[in-house]
Amino acid sequence: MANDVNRVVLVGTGFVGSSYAFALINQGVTEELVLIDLNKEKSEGDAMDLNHGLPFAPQATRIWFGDYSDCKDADIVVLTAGANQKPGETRLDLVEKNAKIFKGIVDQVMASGFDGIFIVATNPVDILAYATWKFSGLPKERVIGSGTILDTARFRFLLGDYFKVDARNVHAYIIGEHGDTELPVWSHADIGGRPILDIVKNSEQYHIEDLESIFVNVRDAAYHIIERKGATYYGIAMGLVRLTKAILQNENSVLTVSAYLGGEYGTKDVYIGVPAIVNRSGIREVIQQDLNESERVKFAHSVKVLKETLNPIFK
Ligand code: 6V0
Repeated sequence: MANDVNRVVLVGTGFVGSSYAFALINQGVTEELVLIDLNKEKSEGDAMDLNHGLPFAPQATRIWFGDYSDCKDADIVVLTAGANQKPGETRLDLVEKNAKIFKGIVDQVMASGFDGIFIVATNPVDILAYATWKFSGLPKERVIGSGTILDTARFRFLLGDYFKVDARNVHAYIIGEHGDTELPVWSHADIGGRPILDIVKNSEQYHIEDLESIFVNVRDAAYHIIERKGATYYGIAMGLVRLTKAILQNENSVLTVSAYLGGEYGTKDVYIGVPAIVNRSGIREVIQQDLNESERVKFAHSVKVLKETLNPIFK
């Protein structure tokens, strides 16, 4: 944070990274944006293209294609580099490939003297957030994975559509691994202060089975999109911008991110999707929801799956 203007460095200008850069300048979130990619021509081309859109943007942003020395003065380094999910591949299948790539990237970022906040989006995101924390040596509060920020947005969108209510007024969370073992927290899902389970129980119009299929659609959304267009990127890009804004504008916003647990939810030494308060210092606080028994069991299973993946790499 040595710079007097906000600087975001983006590493990985593929589908997710370039969509993030586009959304970031359209929302006028940062004064400086640096693009880095193994494929230098791609990030150089993106910087040129994005600069040409600036006359239409809400505020000026200095955008350039750079290198790791630019991380020294960065407030946030966003990691979207690495391989993505191929059809039929789970997020956990990507682990070894992307952990190696991350070692190389994080070492170079830290060698610049970087002392800001990492946002990690590359999959499997909970494992790579943990890896980034380990490789960087930064305090846990300053390494944030995108976690279930997108899953929660998908959940709110589908629930808003079902109940015909603005998705922004649906308070409902997906927690756990960003992947197959994630879970919906129905016990704390509400609209306007009214629990969703109560709304359904007291209505002929809504059905509990529909809620179950809404969750299945959320959990499997990436597979459905990848089958159709090969990758998912707009939703996560907007989620990453939301997270960037919460940090740079010191919002103290509650977002479901992948955070380090050091005893919360009865577990420790894992990064996993939970609601957390995010501000200029990163994760101010993990919010511990009072889960019911079935949610507790599912969350513990998600933790177990993540730890089994982490163990061979970090023990
Ligand atoms: P992509 O379009 O292949 O882009 C990846 C980019 O990373 C490419 O431009 C590569 O050149 C670059 N890259 C690879 N290795 C390096 C390196 N060592 N240094 C610098 N750059 C490198 O993939 P896409 O953008 O579609 O996906 C990126 C990651 O985001 C994948 O792991 C996805 O699985 C993940 N997603 C995460 C989501 C989430 O909710 N967290 C959602 C969607 C995708």
